[in-house]
Order: sequence, then structure tokens, then C-alpha cells
Amino acid sequence: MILGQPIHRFEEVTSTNAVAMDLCHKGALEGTLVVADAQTQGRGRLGRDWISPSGVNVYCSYILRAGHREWVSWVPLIASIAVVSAIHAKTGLNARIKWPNDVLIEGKKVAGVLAETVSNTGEIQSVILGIGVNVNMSKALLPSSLHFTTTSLSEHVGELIDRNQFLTRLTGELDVQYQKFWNASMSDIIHEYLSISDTIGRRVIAYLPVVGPVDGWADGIELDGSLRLRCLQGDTLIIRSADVVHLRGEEKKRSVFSEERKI
Ligand code: BT5
Repeated sequence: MILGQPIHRFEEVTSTNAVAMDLCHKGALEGTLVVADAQTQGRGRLGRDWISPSGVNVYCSYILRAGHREWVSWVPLIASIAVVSAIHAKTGLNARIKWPNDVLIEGKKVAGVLAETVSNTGEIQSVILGIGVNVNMSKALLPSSLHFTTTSLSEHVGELIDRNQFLTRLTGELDVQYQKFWNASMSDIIHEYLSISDTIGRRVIAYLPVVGPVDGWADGIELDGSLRLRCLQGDTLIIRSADVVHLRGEEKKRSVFSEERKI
């Protein structure tokens, strides 16, 4: 097992990603894991916040040393697969992935993944992989604006879950995906991702940073982890980064896509 050693545990940090990044600059080993009971400035993508109350959830960051560009874009996807597997192993729940990196249970967000790169003179050297999982959090700890879109594991299983055991399993699952990647079984990973994707085959709106909203069908995943969107106007877009909203009431049309096309 490469990941999860050594472990740095904290009661409270600003952000486990910030602490891991600092350790990374100081030469910490690949696989180093930073875990905290609470975060005061937990962060999401694009400057957003990750609300991180004390003593109820898992907030962790791993230092991954070996990075090349194609691999970097797969880190969040690999991490989401590991989160889904750990959730299934520890609770029996079937979580699904909203592209690129939201983990959902019955359409509500239970976990998020944030991969940040550390580069030197333009060369990506490391990735800080941060994962936040709502384990035992009650909705009362979140602002009311998030009550309808979020959930926690305990809300679904009706009992508290051991956070340490969950973290151990998550680290193990992540390690499995990491080994798979380096053993070049990329197509295995892609098939696994597709089998638990809630996005592929769905009608979605993708909010692109410069272009704005684009309406279409999520048609598949490219080899670099980008989303292939078949726009309603007919063109196909390859999207590297965006926020995606699943349109409700639109039946999945998996049957119209062959496995080949989905990949
Ligand atoms: C993410 O961003 O989903 C990535 C979250 C990564 C958090 C981990 S915790 C350990 C490590 N250290 C950090 O500082 N971060 C990582 P994004 O897709 O941008 O989603 C952020 C949005 O999710 C927010 O704008 C809220 O709408 C929502 N949100 C915030 N806190 C949440 C929570 N605890 N549970 C569910 N949704 C939340």
C-alpha cells in the first residue's frame, strides 16, 4: 500500500489541502495523508467553500507525487470511484458520481473531491488530493440553502458510522485505483467510472467558464477524463472543466449509446 503513510492528524486546520501542500513543499513523501476533525476554511473548486463542522465528517488530503498531465485530470475521477466503493463497502449504499467529482446518494451530494496541482517551472510535480465525506453530519450543521441538495451517510443508514474505519477503507480503495492506473488498466477504470456515473447518458446543462450554459446530452468520457457533450444544436463539445446540472424528468437514454461511443 502506497497511500496513507505517514498520517498527520489534527483537531482543526484551515484546510487539509493547505496543510498537505505545505508538507509537499517541504518534501513530504508520496502517500502522506493529512486528516483533520474540523476545517475552518475547507475549500471546494473555483474558490467555493466546503463546510466542515467538527467531529462528524471525514476531511483528508493525500500527497501524490508522480504526475503527468493526462494523469492529473484523472485524479478526481479515480478518487470519486474510491469514495463510491468505500461507501458501498461500509454501508451497502449505492452512491453515484456526477461528473466530474461529486458523489451523490439519491441525487444529493454526500462527498466532494478537490485535486490541486503543485508545479515547479510549469512542470506538474505533485497533486494534492482532498476528499470530504459527510459521514455523521446532521443537516442542522449546514446553511438551509444546502439542505435540499446535500446528505450524509448516517442519514441513509440510520446509525452513526465509525469515521476512522471509513477513512481506512477509503484509503485502501484509493490505493487500488492508484495501482490500477500505474498498471495501465485505464479502460478498466473508465468502465468502472461509467458504471457508477449518474451523468453519462443524461440530458444536462453544462456551465462553461467563458461560454456560459450549454444544453445537451452527456455522451461519454474522453481518455483524459473530459466530458463529451452532444449539444442540442448538433455539435459535440469536449469539456475539461465545468459545472454540470442534471435535468430532472429527462429519462436516461443509455440504450442509444454503445459502450464504444460512451468511452
Ligand atoms: C467540492 O467542490 O465538492 C470539493 C470539496 C473538497 C473538500 C475536501 S475536504 C478535505 C480537503 N480540504 C479542503 O479544503 N478541501 C478538500 P465543489 O464541487 O466546488 O463544491 C462546493 C459546493 O458544495 C459549495 O459551493 C456548496 O454548494 C456545497 N457544499 C459545501 N459544503 C458541503 C458539504 N459539507 N456537503 C455537501 N455539499 C457542500
